[in-house]
Amino acid sequence: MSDNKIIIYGHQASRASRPYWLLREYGMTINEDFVEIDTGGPVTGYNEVRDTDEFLALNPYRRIPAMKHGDVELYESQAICQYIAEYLGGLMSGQSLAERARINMYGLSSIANFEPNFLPLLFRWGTAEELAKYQQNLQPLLTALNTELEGRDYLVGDASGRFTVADVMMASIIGQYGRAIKFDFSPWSNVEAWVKRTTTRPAFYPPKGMQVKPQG
Ligand SMILES: N[C@@H](CCC(=O)N[C@@H](CS)C(=O)NCC(=O)O)C(=O)O
Repeated sequence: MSDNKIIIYGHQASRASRPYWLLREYGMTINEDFVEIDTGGPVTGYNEVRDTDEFLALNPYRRIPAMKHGDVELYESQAICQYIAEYLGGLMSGQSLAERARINMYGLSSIANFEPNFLPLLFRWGTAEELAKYQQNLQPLLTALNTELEGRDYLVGDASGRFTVADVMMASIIGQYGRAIKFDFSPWSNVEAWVKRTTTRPAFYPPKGMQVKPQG
């Protein structure tokens, strides 16, 4: 295995799907250009990989995804996505300090604003009242995002924007989870169009026939 390969710990059915989507957008191929280490378990379970010294040195919090690329070791899915975009460059990365800062802003916003409301809806964590509250919490957030997307195709970039890692990070939560729960985006037409635009990209889904969930 070449030292230059990006190694991602985490399976495709976890939050590791975020960096995997981005790597596919760059045309990178699993095992040839990057490596997936199976950390086991359906969706949130784990196997013995997470108990190894190697993994715990990468992420003492024991969560996936984690990444190793040469001397660079990271955890937190959105930080990994931003590293990959910076490393591979091109138009999916920030072209200026201002763009890089906005990309970082969307990475944080996806985790701070949207994930805490979409994730419990996806896994149906909570009572009917609690689930209704998450739905309610999303209303002003989606209204805000709808405003941000007015006249834009993508989140970052001049004029109508261009597809960047910011879209991958945000759509991995709003789009991926929203689609999984058949969330009705129709009251927010800009968001609805953006979700469709981003999550119908060929790289969004793992290649046909690929085992997405690990065994066991
Ligand atoms: N904010 C972190 C969350 C990481 C996280 O909680 N990952 C889950 C899997 S998607 C995990 O490792 N859960 C504990 C477990 O599976 O034992 C990120 O985005 O990377």
